[in-house]
Amino acid sequence: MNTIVQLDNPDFSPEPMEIADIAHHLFQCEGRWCARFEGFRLSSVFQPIFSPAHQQCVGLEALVRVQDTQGNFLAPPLLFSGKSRARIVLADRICRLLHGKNFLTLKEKELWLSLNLAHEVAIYGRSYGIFFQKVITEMGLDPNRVVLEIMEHPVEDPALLENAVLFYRQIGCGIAIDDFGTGQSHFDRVWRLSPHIVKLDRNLIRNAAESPRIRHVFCGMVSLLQESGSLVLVEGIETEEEAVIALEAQADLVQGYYFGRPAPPAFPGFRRMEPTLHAPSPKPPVQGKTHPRKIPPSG
Ligand SMILES: [Ca+2]
Repeated sequence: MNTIVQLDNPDFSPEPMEIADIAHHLFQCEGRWCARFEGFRLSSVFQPIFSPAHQQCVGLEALVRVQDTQGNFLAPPLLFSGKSRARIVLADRICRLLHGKNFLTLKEKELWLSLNLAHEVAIYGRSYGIFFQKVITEMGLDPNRVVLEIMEHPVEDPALLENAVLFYRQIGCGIAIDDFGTGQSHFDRVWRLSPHIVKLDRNLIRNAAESPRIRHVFCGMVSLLQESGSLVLVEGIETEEEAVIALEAQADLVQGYYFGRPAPPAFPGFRRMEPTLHAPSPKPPVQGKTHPRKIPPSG
């Protein structure tokens, strides 16, 4: 394992790789797990991801909530901004362990857990991911029920990202490209990475609701991504009109305040998709596409 670290990233300075080194940041509070990091208090919330075809919640995206010593909520990116790579990696590890532990308290057998990866960690996934492999093994998390969300972000060396994605696939996790459609989004990158899920940035559905022309393009974009073999998740749905557009485009998965807000662990209400909306007509399945009720495939 250490050989891979050195070969893959010569600048890599060894980090504490044992879970115990990260776990001491965590503590239990009112039946759930929280963490301390650089004076911040971190906690998990989970936002439901629904399959319109099944009218059910199929997964949960874990998000971190950051509070200062006075209890004020701060923007989560503060956790990572201006930090050295070593601190970013540490913060990312704490978050993933925190979310994993909180997810396990739900004792869910069906839902998959979607985790956001810090960009630094995503790029050097092969170096840093080994820790995560240990985490899922030690926690007894099934890697096939874990989806890693990687930001659609310019990268200097696309080969590094491809390598990282390959590594996470090899350990059995699903891959999602996050925020697709922002900045310099490239379809060719999606073709190369061949993610299980493509999450469309919230601005796309917002713009589609404002213009019939963009609405048409939006539906075409969903189809194109589906034809490449990925499931398409429309995120940031906040209004009924946006929900109708997502269903009209026959998105495989939907997420947003309209269907369910992020909430702390323990949420019986996440089961059914409310309000009930149906896609206008079924689209024939794309060959090789996975049933969205099930966990995205690995490999
Ligand atoms: Ca995300």
